[in-house]
Amino acid sequence: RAVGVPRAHESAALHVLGQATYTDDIPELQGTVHGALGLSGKAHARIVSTDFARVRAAAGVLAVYAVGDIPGLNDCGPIIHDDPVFADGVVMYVGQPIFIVVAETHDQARRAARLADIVYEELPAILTPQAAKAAQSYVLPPMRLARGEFRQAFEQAPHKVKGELYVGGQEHFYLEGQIAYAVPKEDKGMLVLCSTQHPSEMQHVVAHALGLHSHNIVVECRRMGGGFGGKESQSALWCAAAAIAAFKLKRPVKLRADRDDDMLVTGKRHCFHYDYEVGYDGDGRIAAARVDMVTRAGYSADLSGPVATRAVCHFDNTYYLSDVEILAACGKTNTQSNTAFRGFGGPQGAIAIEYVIDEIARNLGRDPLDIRRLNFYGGEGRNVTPYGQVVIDNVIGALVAELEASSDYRARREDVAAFNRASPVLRKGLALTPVKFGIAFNVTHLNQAGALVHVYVDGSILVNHGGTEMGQGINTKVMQVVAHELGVDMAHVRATATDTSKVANTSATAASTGADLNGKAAQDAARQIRERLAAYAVKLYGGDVEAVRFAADMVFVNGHEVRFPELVQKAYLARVQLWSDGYYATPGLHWDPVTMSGNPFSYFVYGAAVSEVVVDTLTGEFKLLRADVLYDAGRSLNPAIDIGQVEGAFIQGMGWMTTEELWWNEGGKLMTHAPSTYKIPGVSDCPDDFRVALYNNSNATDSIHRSKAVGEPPLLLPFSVFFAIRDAVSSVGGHKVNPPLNAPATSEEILNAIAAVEAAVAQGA
Ligand code: MTE
Ligand code: LUZ
Ligand code: MOS
Repeated sequence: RAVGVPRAHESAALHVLGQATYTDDIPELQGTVHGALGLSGKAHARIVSTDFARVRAAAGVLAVYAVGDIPGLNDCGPIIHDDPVFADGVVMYVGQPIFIVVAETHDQARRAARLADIVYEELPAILTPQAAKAAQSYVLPPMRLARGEFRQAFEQAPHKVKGELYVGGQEHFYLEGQIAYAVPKEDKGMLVLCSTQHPSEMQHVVAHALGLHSHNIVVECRRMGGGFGGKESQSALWCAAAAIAAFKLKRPVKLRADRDDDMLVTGKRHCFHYDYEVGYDGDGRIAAARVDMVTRAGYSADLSGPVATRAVCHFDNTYYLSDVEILAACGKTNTQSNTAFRGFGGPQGAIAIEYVIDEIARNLGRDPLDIRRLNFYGGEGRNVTPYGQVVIDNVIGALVAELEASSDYRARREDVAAFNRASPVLRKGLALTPVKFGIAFNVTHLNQAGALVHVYVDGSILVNHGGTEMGQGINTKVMQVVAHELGVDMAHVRATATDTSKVANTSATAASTGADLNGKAAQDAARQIRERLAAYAVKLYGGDVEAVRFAADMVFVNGHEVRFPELVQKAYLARVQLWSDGYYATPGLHWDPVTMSGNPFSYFVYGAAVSEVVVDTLTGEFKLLRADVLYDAGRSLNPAIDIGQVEGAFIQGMGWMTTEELWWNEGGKLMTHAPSTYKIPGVSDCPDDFRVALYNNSNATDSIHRSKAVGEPPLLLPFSVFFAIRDAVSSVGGHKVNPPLNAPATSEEILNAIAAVEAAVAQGA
């Protein structure tokens, strides 16, 4: 079997040898010149005048292009076309591109970009989601999902909890920054080599910006050094700007962002502010829940609509909520336009209910795990989500029970309490948090994919599909699927760069669906070739087509054994078509955006994590001591890759929850725009004891070999780190007070929470 086995990433050797080519490593063509963007210095202002004389006079400069120089449309936004390539009359955030300067070298372009003389007339700026809400400033109409009678159920509930929470955004910090290399071709053709999760979208954006058709443009991406959602829509600006310059100059133009520009220009994970009201009974069972969320969308819509929708559809997480009202608004602010980031709003929806459950448990003096379990989906009449999808594959109860036992949760709860009794300064905390995550694009039509499989006369196999490789191992999984289908070792299969001229009209590799969709499409292509080969083999050797077997590089037919390449050779001479396209569209999906109901997801994945931390109550520092994770990857296509995905997402999510703080000054300038001021987890932040396992399960839905998606959902697992920190802080007040802890739980935030707990205790709480 080529599937279901641990196999190394198809480029692992190239990665470690430094031989894997990223866009910037592609040998440059003769005549290549380099671009840099000139950025707005104001959060919101009218551009009174622009003077590029000093830019043009700078060493090596060849040209400057601004809004008036765009041959086609000044638009690089997805869905709702409200994102200009270059500012047109007004600037809407500090960092918004106003022009591109092209010079002989990268360094010359960067130096020149700073020399523009721009006169602004400043306008009032809105910087926070709360301010946007107060001003009713939204990029899209607010959304509402309701079931049952929240208000009535809340009023009747014996216990109530109300409060607010703020959860910050997150910079993608892909190791490879945004980059596009635009190469003009004959007769209005343009080849764009770039780092993107969405080659088809780049093709459309470049065609529109140049006033051309899609068939003029070819977009190619062999791999990214990480995307994490940040290259789903926001690679478009870089592609468009490079292509405009290349088109005008008739020379290849490379536009590579340095880290500060990348962080200043591009959007990030959406931060959220929540107001919540929840009613519950004496056991801790939720009777009524209401959340009012507002997010910082930034200056344009980008993907904020689907992100907010996913937040709404993940507020329930693993819990059945009978009477519920969920509100979400996308605040229009004078900041970067926030975008997709691993989880796509799902984590921001689910964290709110986890915060509430944590409070309920503390109010009742119970272990939060007991309150969580009490509210799980499952049991009579408790399996329909607030948006109307029936949960048919629920395994959360059994999965959590397994993790509770394997992590020794109950005994360690005692140990932590004993430690804290004897330790006034260092405090330990423990938490178990569960995850349920819906798989499919919540925009139904995006759930389709295509692939192309070529079997060459020598028996070697080439696969091309619409998905993009960002390190997650999609090519490895697709190669495994093709190898499995044709009964050959994976070593005989090669995957090539994603290319819009090979597979057309692809969706972004996103929503964790890449391997699901493209794996099915590649399987469809390979199966057609196998069927033709099987029919031909029966012609040669007789027997039943259904009985022909492809395995171990051999074909078994009617008592004969033929080597796969030998059969291929014969089939070629007999004029059998040895290549095929393949296509897949996920069945059973529908969604009504008006009522916010339907069947948006193909299936759910589940998982849970236990984290144990120690907090220094004098400095606010914390250390994750041990993490135990159990993740439901169905029948994993590749357990080695899936465990790697779970580990990576866990650490990335821990960074979001703890150290990664985005901070804008009063003028709206993002001051945390480099690793000197923005702290992602380092290797020493990983727990010494990290136990990641896959839950033994099979997908109830007919997914590719019954596997389940793994890309995004594990990002929610380190909620357990956040709640373990909150547990440690809570111990300072004898677990009598709910610590007001926002995310990220930086040292400063932890110290503030400790001070608040101590103050409440001093007042006799
Ligand atoms: N893993 C790596 N190494 N690099 C990435 O950029 N992106 C994540 C996840 N895992 C990412 C990653 C995101 S946001 C998504 S949606 C999925 O991979 C996309 O890939 P898949 O659908 O093929 O799993
Ligand atoms: N929906 C979704 C989307 O659930 N995930 C995505 O990444 C996405 N991208 C674009 C539009 N809808
Ligand atoms: Mo992932 S945020 O869906 O690219």
